[in-house]
Amino acid sequence: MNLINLNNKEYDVIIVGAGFSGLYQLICLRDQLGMNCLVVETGDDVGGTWYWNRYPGARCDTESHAYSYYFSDELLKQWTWSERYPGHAEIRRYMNFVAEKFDLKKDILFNHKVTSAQYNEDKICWEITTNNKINFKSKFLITAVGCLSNANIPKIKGLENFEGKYYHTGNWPKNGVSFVGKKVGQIGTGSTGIQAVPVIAEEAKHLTVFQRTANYSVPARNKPLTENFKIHVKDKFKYYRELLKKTPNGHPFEISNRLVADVQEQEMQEIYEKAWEKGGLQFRGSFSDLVTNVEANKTASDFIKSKINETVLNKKFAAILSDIDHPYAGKRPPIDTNYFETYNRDNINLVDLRSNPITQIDEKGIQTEKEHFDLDIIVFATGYDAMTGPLLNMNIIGKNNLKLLEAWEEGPKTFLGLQVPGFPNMFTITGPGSPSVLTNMPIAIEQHVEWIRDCIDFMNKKEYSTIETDAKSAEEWGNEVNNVANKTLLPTVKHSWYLGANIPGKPQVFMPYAGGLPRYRDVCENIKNNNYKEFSLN
Ligand code: NA7
Repeated sequence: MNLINLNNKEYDVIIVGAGFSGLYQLICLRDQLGMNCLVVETGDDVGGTWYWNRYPGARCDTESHAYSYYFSDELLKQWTWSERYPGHAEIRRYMNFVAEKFDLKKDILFNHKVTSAQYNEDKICWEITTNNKINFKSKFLITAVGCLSNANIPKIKGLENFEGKYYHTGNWPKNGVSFVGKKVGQIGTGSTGIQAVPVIAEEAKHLTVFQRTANYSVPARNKPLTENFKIHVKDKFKYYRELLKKTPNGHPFEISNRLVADVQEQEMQEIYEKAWEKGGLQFRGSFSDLVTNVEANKTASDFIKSKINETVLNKKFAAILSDIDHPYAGKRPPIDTNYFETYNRDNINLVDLRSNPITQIDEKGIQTEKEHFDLDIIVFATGYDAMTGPLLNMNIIGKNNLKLLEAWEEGPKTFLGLQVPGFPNMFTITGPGSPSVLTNMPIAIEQHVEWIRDCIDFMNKKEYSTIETDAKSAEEWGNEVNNVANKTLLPTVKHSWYLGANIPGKPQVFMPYAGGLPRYRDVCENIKNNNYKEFSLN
């Protein structure tokens, strides 16, 4: 139920989205700066990405004690996670706990999607319209829409004729989907698909996985947290807060200083074995040069490929799964629970789309070049129009009627991933050009939200009405984003959503900032300490 008075049309700040970013931005601006704020949210509850991602096996790949807000000591002491990696339902419970604790829902307008936002230069305000034709005005517009919230269902001929049901993992029905007795087809083997396969296979009569690009995965080794560990993280939250600020990706583990070349073959194998047994994203922290040096990377890639071949007993499946064409961690590296083991079940099939592509979907299922697959349900684990999609979808129009779609025709242009030239008083939390998806998101979010709070506080105190970046700053920042990315192997992976390459026609620009959170934080802090001189303030 909405508690918002829809007759009150003017706000200091409108925040779009009630996920991790939107909730904390509301706390900062409403409770710390005393501003009049409204959050507009499409869903009927808080959660953001996790409101929509309810697919089987949906679980965060950051360890729970790090996938938390760190701004409040009290909150850190009050909340207790139950498992090593938080599942989607528990994350929604956490976000509801936060919303309750800070009394946030009274300022969130649920079930309203922002369909346009236009800057009015004369009145110095943003004019915002929702799908329910409600209009609002605000001095500041802050997008808290997430990086992976624009679900991508590929255009496959004939989908509309399919007589069964189909779902995208990022838009999963609230009441779940029963696979009992069903023949299921799943397209996509990214982080999401790899989580979903074992859970669907366990319930369904039969599962066919359609794989376009083979993928690495390392065991997550998820487990219930021990009482000792729960006490430990509460006792040591100050240590973890510092650690999360210090590590390049905002994760609670350090990247080793050693190079692959520093150790002998046997020691290297032992290091990988140990990391494999420990499980999780820290596998990529085994050596410092895994994401920068092709030769070093090959040792990790080969290790994982050999694990796949050891685990998967069906030799045909093992060959398809281990035929991986990119360096490990060049794409977002998945972690899993029994993914490769699931291919040893007798109710699963694997189709290699590179040698046998989908030609169409018909009434009864999926037709490939060589075969037809009868299906009752199709699961699209096919990813997102990442980073720019959620922003471009909002019809944002800046000064001189400049549409964001036009401004970003050749790819996103931002200063720090926080502001876009031509769009005054608009801030984009975890926008393209910021560390965002290369990090543990809540840590990147807190840094952005606090920077925006401090910037607005500065403007209020100095009585500035507008803040805006310019094309030169955006160009220079774009060069910096490219330069740091080019020192890694990430831009070499041609099919990556980091580059926008998963969406046909999308300009291919490396979008996240790969220079690490500490370095990025320093850049932002220097600008703040320099009274935001890099921006135009009026
Ligand atoms: P991803 O990582 O973008 O994975 C999408 C998967 O879907 C991937 O295997 C794609 O193959 C596949 N895909 C996409 N389009 C098609 C078509 N048209 N045909 C066949 N297969 C296709 O999305 P996820 O949801 O798994 O993960 C997104 C992030 O969420 C993840 O990184 C975490 O940060 C959380 P491709 O590799 O493009 O050949």
